[in-house]
Amino acid sequence: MSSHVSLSRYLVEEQRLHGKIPAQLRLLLEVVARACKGISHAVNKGALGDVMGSAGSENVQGEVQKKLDIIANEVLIEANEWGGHLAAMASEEMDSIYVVPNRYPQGEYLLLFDPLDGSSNIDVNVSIGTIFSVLQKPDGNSAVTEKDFLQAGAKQVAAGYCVYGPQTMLVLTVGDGVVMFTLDREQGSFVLTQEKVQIPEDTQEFAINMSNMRHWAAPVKRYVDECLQGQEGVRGKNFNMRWIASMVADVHRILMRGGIFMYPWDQREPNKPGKLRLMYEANPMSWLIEQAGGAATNGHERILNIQPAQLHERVSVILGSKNEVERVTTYHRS
Ligand code: P6P
Repeated sequence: MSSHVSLSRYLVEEQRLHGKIPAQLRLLLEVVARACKGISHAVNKGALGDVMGSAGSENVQGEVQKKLDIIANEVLIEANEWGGHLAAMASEEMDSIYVVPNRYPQGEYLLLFDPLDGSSNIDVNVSIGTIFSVLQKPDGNSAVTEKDFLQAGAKQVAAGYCVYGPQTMLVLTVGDGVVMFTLDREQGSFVLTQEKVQIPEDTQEFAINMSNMRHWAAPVKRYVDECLQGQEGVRGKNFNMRWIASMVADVHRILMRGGIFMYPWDQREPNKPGKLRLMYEANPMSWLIEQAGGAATNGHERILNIQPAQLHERVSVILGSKNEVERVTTYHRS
């Protein structure tokens, strides 16, 4: 396809060729993309708009909400509630699900999102992003409830993110590989800039917050120690380290050049399986990584196989280049 393919044309042709994007799902993805354009515009205002700093409130996770967290959440809700493609939405910023109001028709999809991930980076002008996941509403005419959202990540019908960095890029999968679109601000549309994204199975770059080293479990300590030993050690090669503290930016780098990203369980809060949320951070990112030839586990099992018990539950995340993820997972099993 030529590089002048818009998101809309890509979705229409993907439906025509592979039948993976029914009209309602195409509408959903176009609406989410348009909402991300709006969020990108607000993010790019920075100090010139009244969007910086904290909102003086906390979200369901007990985290201080930034003004842009709330703006992004509202943009996504308002963009999606009237279209008739959704039955309900769930967000990191909302305690319970948001059922489409009766004044609008209900559709067959459920949309989950982290409206602005990495928001601790907003005030220091580092890349942040929106992460979204799409599930099918279970059959039946009963009113949609939170239980309908509790589906394993393998049930997703679409997943993606929009990264607000030097470029604003929309990265998407519907189960037919990973595609990337770059926002053309002059046209105001997302243009296809990469298809068939593939992650190298090996890497020399790992991403983890090293300040937590003393809290990690032994398998993670072993893996990182071996990386730090470099070519004189058992790995026989030197490693580089990156940690942007914005999952969207770290995952985007891995999709672009390989690597392994780890936010594992640690003993700071031993009762929590990890920091990242399963439903709207780990699941969409894990599907993208797998669709690009990578792997994603919680150290013990494939993340996409995990059956969620709660909407906001957390999970340990190890994802990226296949051979490295398999090594860390093997260390957990031995
Ligand atoms: P830490 C951002 O707050 C986030 O949820 C992810 O985007 C990121 O990978 C992680 O937390 C960073 O956590 O503990 O290093 O600040």
